[in-house]
Amino acid sequence: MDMPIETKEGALMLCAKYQDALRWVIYQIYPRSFMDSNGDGIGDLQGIIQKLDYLKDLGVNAIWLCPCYKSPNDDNGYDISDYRDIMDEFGTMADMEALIDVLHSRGMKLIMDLVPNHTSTAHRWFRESRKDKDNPYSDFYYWFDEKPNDWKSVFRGSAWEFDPVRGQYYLHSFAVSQADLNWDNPAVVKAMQEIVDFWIDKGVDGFRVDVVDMISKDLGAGKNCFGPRLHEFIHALFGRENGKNLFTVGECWVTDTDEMIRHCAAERQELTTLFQFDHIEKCGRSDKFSPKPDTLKTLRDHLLHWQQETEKHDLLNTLFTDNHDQPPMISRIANDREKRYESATCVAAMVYLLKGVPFIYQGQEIGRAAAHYDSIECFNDIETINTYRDFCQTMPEKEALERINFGSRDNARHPMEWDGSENGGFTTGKPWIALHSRYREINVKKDLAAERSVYRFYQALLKLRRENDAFLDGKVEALSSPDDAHMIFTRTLNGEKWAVICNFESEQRIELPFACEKPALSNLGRASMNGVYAPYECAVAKVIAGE
Ligand code: TEU
Ligand code: CA
Repeated sequence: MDMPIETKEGALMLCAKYQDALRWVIYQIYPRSFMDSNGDGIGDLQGIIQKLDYLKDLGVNAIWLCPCYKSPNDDNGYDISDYRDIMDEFGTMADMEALIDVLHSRGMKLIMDLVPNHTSTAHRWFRESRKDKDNPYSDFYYWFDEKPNDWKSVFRGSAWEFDPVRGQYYLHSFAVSQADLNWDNPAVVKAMQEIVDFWIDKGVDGFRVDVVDMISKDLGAGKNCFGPRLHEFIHALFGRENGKNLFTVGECWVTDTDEMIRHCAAERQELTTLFQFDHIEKCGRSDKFSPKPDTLKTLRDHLLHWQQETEKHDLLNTLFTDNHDQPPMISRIANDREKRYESATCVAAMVYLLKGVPFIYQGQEIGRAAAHYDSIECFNDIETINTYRDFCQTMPEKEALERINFGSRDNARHPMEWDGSENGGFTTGKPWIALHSRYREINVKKDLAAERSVYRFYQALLKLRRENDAFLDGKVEALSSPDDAHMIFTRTLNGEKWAVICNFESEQRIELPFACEKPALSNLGRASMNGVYAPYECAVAKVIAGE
C-alpha cells in the first residue's frame, strides 16, 4: 500500500489510485431520456454513441450509465430481470459492446449501474424461488409465513407482499416487483460476483452501486440496511484481484465520516468513493415533496463539511448536486427563472472546483430547471404516482400536484432538450414521457447560441480544472464565515494558489485579502476579482505569488 505523499502545503496527496480517479469527470446518462436513434420515442445506446462528440467537447472523460439491463421497467431499469442482457428498447449486447469500444477509443471510461440489493420478480431467480421451499433458489430472497415487521416500502405501502404460489410473504424495499436479495445466502454473493466479473470481462471501467448499504440487513435488530456483514459483502464484490483497477462509487445514505472510512479507505479495498446525500436531503426542502425557503449557504456548508472530512482522512470525495432521483438543485435553492444562467454557473463553480470527482447529470450543462405540469398524466415515475395517490387521500388534488411538481424524480427524467423543435430533437417518434415544460426556452441549441452559455462555462471550468493540478490535488481553504452570503475558497498546490469567489443571491462588494491576476474564469466577464458582485456572480483567478 503506497504511503500518502505530503505536498508543500502539508496537504496529503491521495494514494495513486485515488489521484487517478481525481482526473475523471463523470457524466451521468439516463439512457431512456438521452437520445433516441430509431424513432420509437425511447432513448437508446446508439443514441448515446451519436452524442459522444457533444460530451467529449464538454470535457467529460467518463459516463455513468443508469441501468440498461433486461427489465420490465416498473422502476425504469432498477428492476432487473437479467443482469447479463440488454433491455430490448435500449438495443442489443452488440450495441453495448460498440459503446464500450467507441468510448475507449476516445479515451473515455464507462461506469455501469449495478443493482445488488434487489431483482425484478420477473428474474429467473425469483420465478424459481417462489415455486417452493426446497429449490436451489428458495433462499435467494426473504420469505416469511407472516410479516415479521411493519417495514414500509420506499415507494409507499408495506414492504412485504404475499406470494400465493410460495404461500409466503417476501420483502421488497422498493416496488412490489423489486424483491430484496438475501445476501446472507452465499449463493447470492457468488451469483453477484459472477455478474461483476461478466461486465469486467466486457471491459467496463467501474460501477455505481445502487443502495449498497441495504445488501446487509439485520431483521432481528430491525435494520433494513447497514447490517453486520455489509463490509464483508462489499469486499467480496470489489476486493478481489480483478476489482483492483475498478472505479466504484456507492449510493450510500452515509452520514458519518467513520462509516465513510469503513466504505472507502483505500486499504479496505471496498469502494473507491461514495455519494453522501446530506446536501441533497437538506437543501431547500423539509422532505422530498415539501419545499422550504433556503439559500446557497446550506449547500456551501455541506460541501465544505465533507471537504474537510475527506481531506482529513485522505478519502476521495464526490462532487454532485443532481441525479436521476432529484429535481435540479438550482430550482431548489437558487433562481431558475431570471437568474438561471447565473445560478447554474455559480453552483457549478461552487461544486466542481472543490476537491473530488465531478458528476454532472445530463441537462445540468445547459442549466436545466425543474419542470411543471398541470396533470398527473404527465408523470411516469412509480414513486411519484404512488406518492400522489397517497397525497390525494389527505389533501386537495391541486395541492398534491403542486408537491409532486416540486419533488418528483420525473423532474430529472424528461427527454434531453437538444433543440426547440417539435420533439426537442430527442426523437422523430412520440417521446415516452412528456417533454420538459420549458424545453423551447432551455435546450442545447439555444444555450450554445446564447451570448452567455452554461455549456461553454462548464467547458471552460472543466478545462481550467484539467490544466491546473491545484484544482485536482490542491489544498482547499474556505474563506467564507457561516453568515456570509458567498462562498470563497482557495486551492493551493506546491505554492500555486487559485481563488474562487461565488456570490449568492444579493449584490455585494467583495474584497479579497490578497492580490490576484485577472479572472481566468467568470460567468459575467469580470475584469478583476475585487469589487461589486451581482447576484450569483462567480469568478476564479490565480493569486499573485508571494501574496
Ligand atoms: O435510489 C435509492 C433511493 O433511496 C431512492 O429511492 C431515493 O430515496 C428516492 O428516490 C428519493 O426519492 C436508488 C436509485 O437511484 C433509484 O432510482 C431506484 O429507484 C432505487 O435505488 C431502487 O433501485
Ligand atoms: Ca429508441
